[in-house]
Amino acid sequence: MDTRTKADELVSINPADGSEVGRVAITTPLELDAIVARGQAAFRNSGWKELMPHKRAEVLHAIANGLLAEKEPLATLQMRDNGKPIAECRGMVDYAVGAFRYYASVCETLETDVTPRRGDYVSFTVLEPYGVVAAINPWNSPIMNDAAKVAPALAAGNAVILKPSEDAPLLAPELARIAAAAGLPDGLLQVVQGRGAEVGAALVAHKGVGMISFTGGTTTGRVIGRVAGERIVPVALELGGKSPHVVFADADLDHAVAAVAAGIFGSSGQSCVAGSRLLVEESVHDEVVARLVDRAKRIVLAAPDAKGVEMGPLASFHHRERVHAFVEGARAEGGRVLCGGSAPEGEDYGAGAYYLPTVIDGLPHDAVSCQDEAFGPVLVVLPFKNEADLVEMANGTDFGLACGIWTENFKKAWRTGRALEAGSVWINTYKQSVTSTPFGGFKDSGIGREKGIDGLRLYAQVKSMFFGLQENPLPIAK
Ligand code: TXE
Repeated sequence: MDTRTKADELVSINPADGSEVGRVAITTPLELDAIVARGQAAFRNSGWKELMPHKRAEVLHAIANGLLAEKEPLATLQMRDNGKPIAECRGMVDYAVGAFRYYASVCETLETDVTPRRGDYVSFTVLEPYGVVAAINPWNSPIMNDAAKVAPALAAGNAVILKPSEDAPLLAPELARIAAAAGLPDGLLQVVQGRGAEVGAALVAHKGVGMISFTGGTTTGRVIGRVAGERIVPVALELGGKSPHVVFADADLDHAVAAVAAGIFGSSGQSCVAGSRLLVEESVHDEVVARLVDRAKRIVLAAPDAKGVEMGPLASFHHRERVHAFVEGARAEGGRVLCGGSAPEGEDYGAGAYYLPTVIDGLPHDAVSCQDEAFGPVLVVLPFKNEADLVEMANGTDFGLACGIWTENFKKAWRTGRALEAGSVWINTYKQSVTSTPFGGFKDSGIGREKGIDGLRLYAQVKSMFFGLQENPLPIAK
């Protein structure tokens, strides 16, 4: 979706046809203060953090049920808010349901440590919440990213202030409404709305916020990381990527080509883990590229609710301009556009922010367009000679979020998977992102791990406790 900002509200525009979807009021500085204070009061006084974990889990399950009961309207709203195909939007609601259920289970089963004794005491750890967590999300996968932060943060006993992107503001209030109806105590999940540089910046700088969890671009992540460092509050950053998708000559090429196409053209490439660099072994380069270009040209680019749609529009008209500027930059660097490289023509596309699946080759791997994130359906192709050459190129960006490796040789898969600098390695598969497995980046792709059990620990601090067992008073010196 696209939003045009009026004086005090965000207007959500459906990127499939330019129509208005809804409006939300921008949070004022005074309202922000009140929201943080309310979150702090709820954290201290609602009894949530003192609730037995299995009781907190009941509320998280109720939220999951509430989301499931509204799956279709939520998926439709998400589709109109940011233009993703309806099947993907349904999948995102399912993901959100799964995240609340998973963290309900983790919440009630998570164990802490009894640590080895070194004196007359019993020592062990407990986990304490941080207080008010600021959860800041981008526009590409709202309900899914919201659940990925809110569910574990609540499970750990925190209050959450969720800030969706100004470019996709409509789902977060729905989640808060459903959570309240499910019995989450008042003030534990609140939403603020507005532009990042204003409302987002004020939220992370607010002294009532005790932890920051951010997903978005690396540039913004650096800004937030600096503020968190200054404030000495923990920060989790899930940032961008330029993930290499590696195809060795011995791969099952049918599967590999399908996965490379899905990895970059799924979600119109607007995914942090999009496999946006194809690294293909020289001996199969021509065949793989020819098959890929053929597949790209046959992708069903259509309205997000059209029958058989594979790729919808980009999330906003201004994002399409960014993506096109990226492609123009690649052309200027000497890249050959093998397919796509423009908006599609035809009356079906005129009113929407559509962009053609684009494959570019002929660039050196240090070209800007092989280093920077396009966050669109744009794949650059780089041939490699051998494993050493591959590893150097694959690791030769500032990012380190994910990678894919296609080979029938499991030893080669292991070697390469261990050598590549990435938080997630997919071998003979791609873009598997599940709530039960840790997710996060190496290098400039981020700090911290969301999802999995680590995803709950992210929102809790360790407290060490000692119970004295000594029979005599403690001596001054011993
Ligand atoms: O993201 P931002 P944008 C990448 C992608 C994209 C680029 C910019 O390359 O083209 O980032 O997208 C809030 N303090 N990704 O501008 O700026 C903002 O309001 C606090 C990768 O949408 O990172 C929004 O809620 N908050 C990515 C959120 O941060 C601030 C997904 C994300 O905005 C802020 C999306 C500030 N100073 C884009 N400035 C991924 N990793 O999945 C902004 N925000």
